[in-house]
Formats: sequence, C-alpha cells, structure tokens
Amino acid sequence: MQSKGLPQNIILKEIQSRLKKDLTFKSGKIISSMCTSPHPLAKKVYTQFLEKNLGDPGLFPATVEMERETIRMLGSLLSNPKASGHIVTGGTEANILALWTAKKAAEKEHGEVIVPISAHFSLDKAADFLGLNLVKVKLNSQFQADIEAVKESVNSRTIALVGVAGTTSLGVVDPIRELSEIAVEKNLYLHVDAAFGGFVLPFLRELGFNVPDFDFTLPGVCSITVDPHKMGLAPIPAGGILFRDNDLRKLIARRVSYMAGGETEQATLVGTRSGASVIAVWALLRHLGMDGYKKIVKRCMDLTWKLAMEIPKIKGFSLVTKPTLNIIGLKSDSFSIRQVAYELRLRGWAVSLFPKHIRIVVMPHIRERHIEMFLEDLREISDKLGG
Ligand code: 0PR
Repeated sequence: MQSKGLPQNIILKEIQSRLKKDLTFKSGKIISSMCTSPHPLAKKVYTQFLEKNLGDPGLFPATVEMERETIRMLGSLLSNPKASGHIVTGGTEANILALWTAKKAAEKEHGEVIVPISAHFSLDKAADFLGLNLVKVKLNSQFQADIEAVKESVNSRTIALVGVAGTTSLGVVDPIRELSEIAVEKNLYLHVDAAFGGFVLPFLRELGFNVPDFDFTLPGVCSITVDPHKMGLAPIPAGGILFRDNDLRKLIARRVSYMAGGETEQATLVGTRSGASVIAVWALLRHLGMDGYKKIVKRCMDLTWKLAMEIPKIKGFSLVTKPTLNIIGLKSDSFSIRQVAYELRLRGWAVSLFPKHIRIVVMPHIRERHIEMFLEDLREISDKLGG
C-alpha cells in the first residue's frame, strides 16, 4: 500500500477504466451464465443498507424480521409457508448446509449421499468438508437421475439423497416424486437443489405448464436450495436454504453468547453476513410478486423456445434435449463442440463448454435481438466449419 492516499476522483476514474475489460450483461453476449444484472430496485435497496449484519441479529432485529418474512415468502412459493431457513451466500453454502443437516440428522460418521452425476460440484465440496462419501448415479435417457440406479445404491451407510430441480448443465428436473418415495420408505434425508429451477418452476406452473412436483408438497423433501441471485434477479450474494421445519434447521444451529446485540444462534456457515442482501430479496419479492416473476420467466422461456426451434434448422447443430427451463444444450454431430465454442468466443460470445455440449442460459438480460445475433453467428460458423 502506498503511504499517501489518492483523491477519490482519481480512484473512481481508474476503476472505470480498469473494469472496461470485464464483460457486461447489458451487451447480451453473456449467454451462458446463471446470473444476470440485478433488478434496479434491488440495486438501490442493497446499496442503502450495507451496514446491516445478520451475524449479530440483536443489533438489527428489523432486518431479522425481514429475513423471516423473506423465508416465509420463498416457503410459500415452494408449498410450505412454515419452512425455516436463511438467505445465504449462494447455492454452494445452501448445499453445504443441507448436507451438514443431513449428517446431523443421521448421527452417523462417513455416511453416503446419493446424487446424480449431473449434480453441481458444490456437493463435492460439501461432502469433502463433512467427511461424507458422494455416490454418483447415472442418468436415464432424459438426463435425469436414474431411479433404479438410486434404489440399487441405497445401503446401510446411506444418509441422504439429492435431487436437482434444474441441473447446471441442461436445466433438467430429476424425478423428485420418486426420490421422495424412496426417502420416506428408507427414512432418508432428501435435499432438492433448486438453486436455478426454484425461481422458474413455480412460475411456469402458474403459467399453465405441466411442472412435475419438486418442492415441499412431496413428503420426503427435507430441504431446498433456491437462489435469489440466479433467476430471482437479486444482487450477488443471495442464495437460499429452506428446511421443511425449524427442528431441522436447529440441528446445525450454534448458540453464541457474547454478541453486542445479545445472545443469539447461528445456523449458517458465514458469521458476519449481509443484511443488505436479505432486504434486497425481500424488496424484490414484494415488488415483483407472482405476476412480475411470471412475466420475466415467460419472456425467457419464449426466447428459449425460439432458440430451440431455430438451432436444429442450422446445418450440423441440434439440441441435447428439449428444454424444460430457460437452459439449452447445443450439440453437434458434425463439428467439434470445442471448436464451435472457440468460434463463438472469437465472435464475443461468452459460452459454457461441457464435455459434449455448449450450455446456453437465456437469462432476463437476453433480448430477442441477442438471440438473432447469436443464431446469425451460429449459421456463419456452420458454413465456415462445414467447409
Ligand atoms: N446448484 C446448482 C444446480 C447450480 O447450478 C449452482 C451454480 C449451484 C448449486 C451453486 O451456486 P453458487 O454458484 O451460487 O454457489 N450454478 C452456476 C454454474 O456453475 C453458477 C454460475 C453462475 C457460474 C454464473 C457461472 C456464472 O457466470 O454454472
């Protein structure tokens, strides 16, 4: 650090110029991220309340109250207004908290957790921290957790099952109803990772789509990850962990006696944590309401289906599977998918490359003109590589 500080305007100018290298959501070129530009109201609220710290709840009782209301709203969205939980740093923390709770509930060391191979890598981190063994099962022809494989993997060491409602690579929803039946029958903890799908599926259902049950309506579901900083339009960091009831959440709660605001308990990984994130999510849920989110989801899905219709018309390209959510898997039987990703990147597109496909996530910052530009570039790449 230099000994003499610099004036604010110099620093601000430097930041402006330094950050020019970063991509922006506004450009429409980030077509593969699960995040988006936060809603303007959330930005405003977030910056106004930066000092709120839920790590010392006694100092900020009103913010605590708003977190409770936020969890209640998310719980209602996921068919359980009595759900208990927290707004956390993201899906990773939420998944860690879920497996931690499962481990406490099972009172067993080195237990096994059955997950589909499509599960997010945060579950690998969770298992590593917690000394659990992840048993990864294959997918069925629809890219969902293969239920027979799950059944075959259950044994006396199994403590939990995980289903994904909106997989990271393809946006597929696992057969959560069947997982719930197994969980109930075998007395196992079931966690649903709806980090992405939790802010899409309830609105799709309201829009009249045939959405399979994935939430607390299913009796085996013990906890759900649902991330406001993905399709919830909240500023980063804002993940969500919801437990079926407060007794489950209490399994990982620690009492802390010395806080300035008075004795408290903590059931999150992070101690000092952002109250601004919570207030921003609270504000968004109240401002957008069901109708606002429905509109956003509908727009994303309309554009997703446009892509899904147009891609197969381009020589050499097809879809991995029909989209369930606003996520598309683009594959090619004619070209190397790595080469296609390279060509897209040359044209400025930020795309995620999986082993056999490119993931496209049609987030709210994507507009029709971006989809058209993307298709145009894909046609050009098809001509170029097709030779
Ligand atoms: N569960 C699922 C199903 C996820 O897809 C993700 C992240 C997580 C949990 C973990 O969430 P956090 O990243 O909030 O801890 N899915 C995205 C992915 O891996 C995260 C992401 C978002 C990556 C934006 C890149 C990006 O630009 O693709």
